[in-house]
Amino acid sequence: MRAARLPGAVFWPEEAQRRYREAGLWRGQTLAQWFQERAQLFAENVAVVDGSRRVSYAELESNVARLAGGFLARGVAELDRVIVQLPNSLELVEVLLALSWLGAVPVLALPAHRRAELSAFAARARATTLVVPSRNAGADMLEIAREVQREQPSLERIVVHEPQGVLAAPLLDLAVLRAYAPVPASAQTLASDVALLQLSGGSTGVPKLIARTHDDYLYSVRQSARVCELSEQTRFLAALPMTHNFTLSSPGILGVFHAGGSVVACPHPLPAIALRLLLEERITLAASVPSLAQAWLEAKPRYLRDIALPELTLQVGGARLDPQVARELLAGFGCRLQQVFGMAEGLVNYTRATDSLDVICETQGRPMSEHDELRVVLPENPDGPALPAGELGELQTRGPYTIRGYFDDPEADAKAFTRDGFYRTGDLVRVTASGNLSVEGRIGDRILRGGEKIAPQEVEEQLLRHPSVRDVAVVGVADATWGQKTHAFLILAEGATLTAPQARAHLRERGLAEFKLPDVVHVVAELPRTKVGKTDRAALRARHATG
Ligand code: J2J
Repeated sequence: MRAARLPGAVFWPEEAQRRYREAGLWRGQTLAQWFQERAQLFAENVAVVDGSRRVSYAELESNVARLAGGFLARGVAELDRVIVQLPNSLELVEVLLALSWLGAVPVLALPAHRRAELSAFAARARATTLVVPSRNAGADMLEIAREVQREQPSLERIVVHEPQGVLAAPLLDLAVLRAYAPVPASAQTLASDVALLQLSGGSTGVPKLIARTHDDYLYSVRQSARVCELSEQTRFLAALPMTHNFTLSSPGILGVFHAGGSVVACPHPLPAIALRLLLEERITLAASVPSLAQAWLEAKPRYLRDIALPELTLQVGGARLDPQVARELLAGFGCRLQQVFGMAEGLVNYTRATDSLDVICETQGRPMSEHDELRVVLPENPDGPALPAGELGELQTRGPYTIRGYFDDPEADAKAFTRDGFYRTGDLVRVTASGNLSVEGRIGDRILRGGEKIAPQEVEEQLLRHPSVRDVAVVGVADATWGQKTHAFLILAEGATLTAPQARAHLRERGLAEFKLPDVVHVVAELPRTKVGKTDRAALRARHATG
């Protein structure tokens, strides 16, 4: 079904919408209404901590109403698409809420995006506005924003955070917009409207846009807050980019606001910054990807010595967490652990606080909602029957907060959705005996070597068992004779060495079949990461293919 109010958005069929409303999952509330309600309930609580700034819910609401006044005065209107790219900060939270206040639609870019991505988002979303910092990690974002605007005539204005000097139209200073008179929240916005445009997490090509409605996103936020047992005492460290779906909604910033807790903005996930905040701000919840959690663990002795963090629940998601690393994290931090397997398209799975240690360390949890429909099918036959429990196949899902199609992208929809509306996740999973999911790779990552299929994850897991190996990625690289050859990229522990024959001998010892041993072993200083910090296998494959 196509949405009338924002062409390009694909919605649920009427029948499903009715079902979700009748079941009380979709409550007819907009993000602005929800935020006002939360701000009233928790007026005196601290909503956001950013450096020395501590802002209460009441103050945050008044800041948001004023910034919304600024956006409105400068021509930002309901349902306008606004690309937001700011570092983690109070300002970012305010911008997202102020746009929602007006019923405008934030397009949630990541700090690492540059001209190519921003331009593609602007084109696809027909965005009118771009919000950027003046500089980011050495890049002149203002110059990049100007280039994007030259390419995309739909962009009418650029809002700049912390500009170097005085700006002239169409450039606007965010600080100036924050000083306008407050305006009331939009009364026209419907809960069934698009609330925001998320980005798909794929590491090939420019991300696709994902339209999430007020109804569906808020359901996922409320449900996440419940499953993760958030409360007014929750103190959440936002170290991954705040605009990423994990940090924003699983349960993330919005989940914390739902419960009346505090969000601590971490400007950079560097251990020197994040570990200090974990301790000083007495953080109870922190979201991370596996490589980040490991970096924190390695740096812990330097910053936190042997201090345990028993109040902390460390969430790890976004990519598969090795079970042994999971146990090391538990022991090293003296904290609790939660695995989160989610996707910006919708479905989120969590391990629960009451689960056994084995479930928490070895599985990626189970759906957060009993209304999530899941099935595992043969990837070759996406419209075929579900496989028996325990068998490995592609995960497909449908439900009250999982999209039925990408934003304005019928070509992608044809590949990513089944005829009956299930989203094809591309993830290879099995359902374990405990009823949890084990994510064992992605369809596109399977190596096809001379007629044999190899799961890179299996080889990676065994290589990680070698004491010299700190991190690893195994990928299939195109080869004229074999179709693909297996390349292993290893990061070694400090001062350690490991030759290709030694790596292969280790895998043989671990009982791996000969055809699974890597053909080529590269020792590297670091692995390429996606913009949220997952290992970027596509980049490894491409890098090698081009020499
Ligand atoms: C293995 N693979 C995982 C996990 C995601 C919460 C948490 C994460 C995301 C996210 C998110 C994984 N183990 N624990 O949006 O709300 C891989 C899968 C999945 C893809 C989605 C959230 N958790 N993945 O990572 O849209 O391959 O969302 O399909 O960026 O990441 O990526 P993305």
